[in-house]
Amino acid sequence: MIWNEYIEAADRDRLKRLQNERFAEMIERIYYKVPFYRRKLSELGIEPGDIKSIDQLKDLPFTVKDDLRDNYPFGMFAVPQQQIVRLHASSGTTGKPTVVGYTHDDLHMWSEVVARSLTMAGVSRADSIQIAYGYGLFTGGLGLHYGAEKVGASVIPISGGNTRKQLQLLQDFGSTVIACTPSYAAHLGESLAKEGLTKADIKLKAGIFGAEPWTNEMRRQVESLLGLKAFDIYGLSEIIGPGVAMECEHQQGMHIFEDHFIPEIIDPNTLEVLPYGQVGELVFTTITKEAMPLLRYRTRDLTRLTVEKCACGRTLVRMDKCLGRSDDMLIIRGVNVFPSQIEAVLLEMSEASLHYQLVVDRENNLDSLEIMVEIDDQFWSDEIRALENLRRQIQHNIASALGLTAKITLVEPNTIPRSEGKAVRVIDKRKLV
Ligand code: DLL
Repeated sequence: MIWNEYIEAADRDRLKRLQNERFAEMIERIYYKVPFYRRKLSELGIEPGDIKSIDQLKDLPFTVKDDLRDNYPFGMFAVPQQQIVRLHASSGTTGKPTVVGYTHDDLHMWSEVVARSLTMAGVSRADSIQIAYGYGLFTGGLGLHYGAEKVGASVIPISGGNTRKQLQLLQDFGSTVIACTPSYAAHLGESLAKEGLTKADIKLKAGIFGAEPWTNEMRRQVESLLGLKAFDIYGLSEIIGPGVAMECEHQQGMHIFEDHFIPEIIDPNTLEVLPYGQVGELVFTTITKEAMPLLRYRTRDLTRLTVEKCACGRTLVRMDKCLGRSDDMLIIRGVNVFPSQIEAVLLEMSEASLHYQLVVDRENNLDSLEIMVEIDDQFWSDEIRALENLRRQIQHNIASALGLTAKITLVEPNTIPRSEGKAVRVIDKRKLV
């Protein structure tokens, strides 16, 4: 089923005409309403009437997270406070949070894109959806909430954490869909087994997992633990929250809702736009958002786009699963490594549990990488030789996949802290000094 066939399966020329119209209006709004953009556009000698097509995007300035911080809290808003009906914020790792505001129409649009996303995963009014993303300033909980209500599913707003209760409601309410981070889904799956339950005791059929990078290896394991089909949902608070892009049943990338968000892929060093198919940094321009429109916002997420029509009938551009964020990329003795590449190697091995952590440090001016691998209950052994063999095997697999020698430390089951939201996969001690 397609929620909004007119848009999602639109003829691309028609879609482009709509985008051009909306984009021209958006430029006019930010020029007159947001001093930051007026200044940036004036510097380039651009006036609203000059912009008629999204083909002109490549000549326009970028927006970065620091611009939002510099204009903290409301300096990027394009409407007076009276029109703001919701605020969210993302905490990030350093400094002030990034604040985002929504008008009534923004919230309406957000529910629409989340409703489209849920429909892609086969969610309908016949379903009960347990929303285990955090409610609050984080956009995950409330974002999924209103989209699910729009679809007409029965919403269970349990929020994040409280694993026992999650398992209880999965059984008692017979939830058919769960929405949470993939790392928390892994934790739920393991906890289910610990309680002596199996997937036959619950009724889940679909998982709406996002807010952090995860691999297809993780997908397979979570699917088998929870007995569901796992779907990838992508979004970021600056652009709207969850529902910027979503996987359909064919799972060949996530469809981007281009009638609201225009994607580009750039080379993060030269800032040049890259053609479809090439990996680079994802950049978004919001063309309908009222409260906080953003021009060419640099997400730092690395992926690639494809425009081929999907077997589901949707014509919307698709983005690949995120490889990671450019600021999560570890450069270890000259080798570029993403945590997701390490995850893929580890989860190929049945001995590794779904939990791992990377510790990066600097010794004698050389970067060092330690991979803490939590061993699955079944494989944990008191025999030193067995563990040593396993340790060597992991080291070998990492070295042959990534060309990198890492220190491997095996840790006992249940020792790596579990997260209820986004997992902390990397501890970079180089930043702590
Ligand atoms: O994480 C919004 C969200 C909530 C998306 C629930 C999906 C589900 P932020 O906290 O602003 O917003 O974080 C945005 O999270 O730039 C990516 O780096 C990462 N991210 C989000 N979804 C995915 C995904 C929410 N599916 C940042 N795969 C983004 C990989 C993701 N990374």
